[in-house]
Amino acid sequence: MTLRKTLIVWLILTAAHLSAQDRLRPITVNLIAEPRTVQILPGDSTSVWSYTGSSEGGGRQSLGFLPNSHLGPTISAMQGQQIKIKLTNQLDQPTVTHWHGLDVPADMDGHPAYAFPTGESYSYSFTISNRAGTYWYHPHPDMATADQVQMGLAGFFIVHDRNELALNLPSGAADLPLCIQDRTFDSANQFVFNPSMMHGFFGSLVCVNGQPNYVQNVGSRVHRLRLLNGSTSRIYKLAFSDGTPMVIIGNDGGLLATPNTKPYLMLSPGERAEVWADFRGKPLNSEIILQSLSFSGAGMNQGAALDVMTFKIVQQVTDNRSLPANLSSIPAYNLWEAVNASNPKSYPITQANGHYVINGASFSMEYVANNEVARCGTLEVISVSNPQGMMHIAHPIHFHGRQFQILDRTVVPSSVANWNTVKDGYNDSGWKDTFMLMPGETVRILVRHGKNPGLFNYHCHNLVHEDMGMMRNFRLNP
Ligand SMILES: [Cu+2]
Repeated sequence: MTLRKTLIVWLILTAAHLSAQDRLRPITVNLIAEPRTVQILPGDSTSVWSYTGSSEGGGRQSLGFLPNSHLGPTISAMQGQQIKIKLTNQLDQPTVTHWHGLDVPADMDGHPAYAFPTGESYSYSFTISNRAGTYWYHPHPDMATADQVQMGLAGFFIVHDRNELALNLPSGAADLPLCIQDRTFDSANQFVFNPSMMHGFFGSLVCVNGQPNYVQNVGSRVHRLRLLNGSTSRIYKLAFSDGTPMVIIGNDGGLLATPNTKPYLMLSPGERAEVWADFRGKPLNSEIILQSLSFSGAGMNQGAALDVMTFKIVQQVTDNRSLPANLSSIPAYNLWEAVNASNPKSYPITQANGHYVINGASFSMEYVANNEVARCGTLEVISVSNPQGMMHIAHPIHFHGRQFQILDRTVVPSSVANWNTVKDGYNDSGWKDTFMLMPGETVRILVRHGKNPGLFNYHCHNLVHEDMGMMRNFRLNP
């Protein structure tokens, strides 16, 4: 066979194989939320709650498993692929699952109204419209989200698309989903969850994919790190111990337009970032620590310097890849295009009845205020402000079902000194579904509302705050 014929046959076979078989065949996943016992620390085993799962169809790699982890299986899918997920509740309390960052119909989104009891199942079914990115899933029942996530219920949901695959970014063992969570263990190796109502929960050990003192063995090549802050309350200021800057290629909604190099990366609960970690030239057996640096003014217990995990170079390999100059296409929204450009929706963070609230009142299952209604498909500007003052702390704010753009950040003069300890790590370009808000700071976002009508949540992703009522409904009308 001539080279030309060989190439044509190869192209036909590859296209048929990827598009028809692996890429767009519907995926069926069975997930069970259940108690398990796992070995995390030496000695006694630890009782956790886990998503366990199995899959049918959708190619070989629709479900992956993080090594030695009690976190949920990693669901992988292509943009445009249909997925059915049957979730069975074997916990001793109601649960419901939210597909964080994905644009799905209201009854598929994990609104607390859809929580279902022990022994029952809920069938999720949706087509993945999101672009390639690092999304995740976790429980979302009213007043019990923090408990359930803290017990171990969380997993990655990774979406691929053709543009992203064509970039040939590091894959396989060089594509590393890393979920950062802090935990406290008692003397019998059981989880301790003792949050403060105002500040949240701060564990004494940082875990990655469920394990403390996490060491990731790597070759001396480029890795794609998919960092997820799955912690209940703790904010991280991530940096490499050898001073290598953070080369950020993605955030909540997938790849940025172009790589963004920062001295450190702020990651508040719920946020994700993808980092181009270049370990080429590192000597064999050398170690690079992913640290969280100190910062100030975000609240009691926030901002302590600590080590998150270690990368250990265990193999010398040749890697000739180069960082793409252009990663993806992101059309910029403009303020003047917003239907409410001259009258932004304004959601201040305040306190009521001894806890934090957003837009003036605590969560109530069905209630929607006048300024929490919009029409599907419209572009709006929304302003979220965190007044400076006594007991004002940083909050991560998440809007369900949509990816938006950060229009701007402003900060009052008295908060600038603290703000300066975090501002260079905000990863604000591209698509976001969660953003961090320091005391004294106001963030304006431009959001194109989705096509799915119904009730969606927006809330603080400090899960203790969310459970205390720092959550609201937003209604999309057709
Ligand atoms: Cu909060």
